[in-house]
Amino acid sequence: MQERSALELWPASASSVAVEADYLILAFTVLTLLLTVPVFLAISYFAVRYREGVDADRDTSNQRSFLIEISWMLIPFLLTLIFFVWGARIFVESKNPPPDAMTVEAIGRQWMWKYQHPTGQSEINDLHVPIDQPIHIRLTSQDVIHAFYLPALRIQMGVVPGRTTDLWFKANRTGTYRLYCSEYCGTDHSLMGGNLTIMTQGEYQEWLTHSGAQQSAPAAGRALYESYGCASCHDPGATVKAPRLAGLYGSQVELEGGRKIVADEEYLRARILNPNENRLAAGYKQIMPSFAGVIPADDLARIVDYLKAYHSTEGEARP
Ligand code: HEC
Ligand SMILES: [Cu+2]
Repeated sequence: MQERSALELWPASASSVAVEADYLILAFTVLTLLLTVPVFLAISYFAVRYREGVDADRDTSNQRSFLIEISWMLIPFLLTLIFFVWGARIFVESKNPPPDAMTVEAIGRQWMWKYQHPTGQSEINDLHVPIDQPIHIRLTSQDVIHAFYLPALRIQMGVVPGRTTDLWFKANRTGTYRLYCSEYCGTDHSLMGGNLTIMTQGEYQEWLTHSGAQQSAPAAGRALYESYGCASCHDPGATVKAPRLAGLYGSQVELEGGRKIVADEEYLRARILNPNENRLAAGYKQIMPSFAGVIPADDLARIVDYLKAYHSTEGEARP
């Protein structure tokens, strides 16, 4: 599905902050080893040297050294303080997007991400951003708690309903990297992710004006179709008895009672928003919920576009 493998121990880094974060972790790991390995060696040595029954000098009465006492406390304290200051600097910086940052609005929902670029274009799951430009992402959730995780940039931020959270980054390497939801949020949590594509300024402008919105439209419609639960009833393999929707658009539909009607755009919209209105597909039960007030207009338009382009190519014949 994706170009790079989903499981990477040390993912590629796409910003200078990511590289610095790696050094911080590496240096801290080395320091921790320097402090703990001698302790463990000493424990092992003393356990053998002073084990029961061995003739050893156990007299500790006047072996006190102020110098040793103070240095074993002070030196590790100062060493770890370096990491506190180093980490705090990265943290504070990560909380303050520069004023010239480009703001992308992001909404998390079970189980998809939706982004809106400052120029109005929006996309779903996959995110495209330009290189060498501070990108400020304002996050919110429409339902439960999610978390937005960009491993290549070493950043992660909680996404909470009823409030906005922020993150920002400045990428310095183009490429395609993974993004994830990293807070368990229900059945399809593991599918809630996409690709982060970092492009040159020129490519990004090109993407905005041409390819972007159109190219990702079917994928976006599909994501919404899954996200609103349509697929769980209408796709092959569903446990519910519901008609296949591939190839529905433009075909003639027989309704309960023998009435025939052509499935045009109007029909699709009406069926999604108000399925109860005397338009039951012949041979089916009324179990489809009404989506009026649930699906906002822009999402509905995308779903309808998706259904219009959804041909029965995969051998999904209409029953
Ligand atoms: C709980 C299961 C369920 C869900 C969820 C569901 N549907 Fe349906 N849908 C049905 C059933 C069953 C029918 C056939 C009975 C009827 O006509 O209401 C149907 C009928 C339809 C029809 C008419 C099909 C025809 O042959 O005339 C359309 C279009 C449709 N659904 C679209 C959608 C879309 C789009 C979504 C998601 C926004 C959705 N449905 C969600 C169960 C579901
Ligand atoms: Cu999530």
